[in-house]
Amino acid sequence: MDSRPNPRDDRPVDAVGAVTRLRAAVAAGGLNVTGTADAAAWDAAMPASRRTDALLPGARSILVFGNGGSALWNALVADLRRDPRGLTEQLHPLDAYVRRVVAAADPLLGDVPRRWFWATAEAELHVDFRMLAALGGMGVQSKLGLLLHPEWGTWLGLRAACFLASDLPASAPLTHEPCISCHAPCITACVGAAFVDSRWDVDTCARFHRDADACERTCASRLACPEGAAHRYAPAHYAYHSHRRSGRALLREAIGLPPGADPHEGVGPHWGDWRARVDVKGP
Ligand code: B12
Repeated sequence: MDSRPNPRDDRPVDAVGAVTRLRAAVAAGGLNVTGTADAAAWDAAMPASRRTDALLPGARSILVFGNGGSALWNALVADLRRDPRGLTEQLHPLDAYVRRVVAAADPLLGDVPRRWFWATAEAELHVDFRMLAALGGMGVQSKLGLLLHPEWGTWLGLRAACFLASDLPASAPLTHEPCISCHAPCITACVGAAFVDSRWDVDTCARFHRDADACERTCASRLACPEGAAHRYAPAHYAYHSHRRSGRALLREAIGLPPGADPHEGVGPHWGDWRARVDVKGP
């Protein structure tokens, strides 16, 4: 007797089961949004240096993991309350936490050849996470430049991706386009006039960040987006991503540590020099 759930399906059932268990494990750690991209679709969209031949020869599928709303933040705070060294000994506590969650779950994948990538500016090798997540059915492009999730809106962080040499059913890319019928409060809310031809322009936005501090801790455009508005990040969580210095202090307070207990100041995001640090397309 064939013990596979669907005998006509020749995918290795153990890989599908392993991925299901992996997803549950990382979701418990706060990575509550996931999708699967087809490696061939990724290759078709990428230059040679970021195709699977270069990243993981033989890759067939790509698992993408993110957080919607503040689930990851709440899990991080709970983790740091148990062991504050995740803050005091880490330059990037949220990223370090994500790596711990993934490292704990990764053995569930057994011996499937795989390679993990991270969405941070400090990653060893950068890949284009918005494109990956779009291919994995996690959202659509928005006027704001951010990937828009049907439930979480722009309150979706992309954190990790696993290229693996297993055929898994790919998530269908989404087709809804909420920006088309929207009156675009993101554009009118922008205090830096950073929309050019109705699309967010990174250089205009970055210049405004350099010359003024109105957007130092918040983005009026992102807050104005009606999609997923109920899932806006909690204030400390938002501060952490927008202005690491004050956000990090709020994180320290949230876990009950006194001022001075955290030796790190907190840096980023790197509005001014990201082009020198990050290249998702490769040479
Ligand atoms: C460098 C970087 C920055 C730089 C440059 C921003 C940028 N737009 O590229 C700076 C420091 C300015 C920045 C700021 C922010 N960032 Co940033 N950033 C990155 C990083 C590390 C690399 C991005 C990159 O290389 N861009 C350069 C090129 C590729 O961008 P581009 O020329 O604009 O091309 C893109 C668009 O044209 C668009 N596009 C064109 N066609 C299509 C088609 C489809 C289907 C899609 C989906 C996209 C798309 O996508 C192209 C490629 O993705 C990614 C993580 C990663 N590894 O992907 C996070 C990332 C893009 N940032 C993110 C966020 C949240 C922010 C901020 C909101 C943070 C903050 N609190 O201020 C701001 C605002 C950014 C914004 N409105 O887009 C999130 C986006 C999540 C989401 N829901 O989309 C990411 C994925 C990080 C994460 N951990 O989740 N960021």
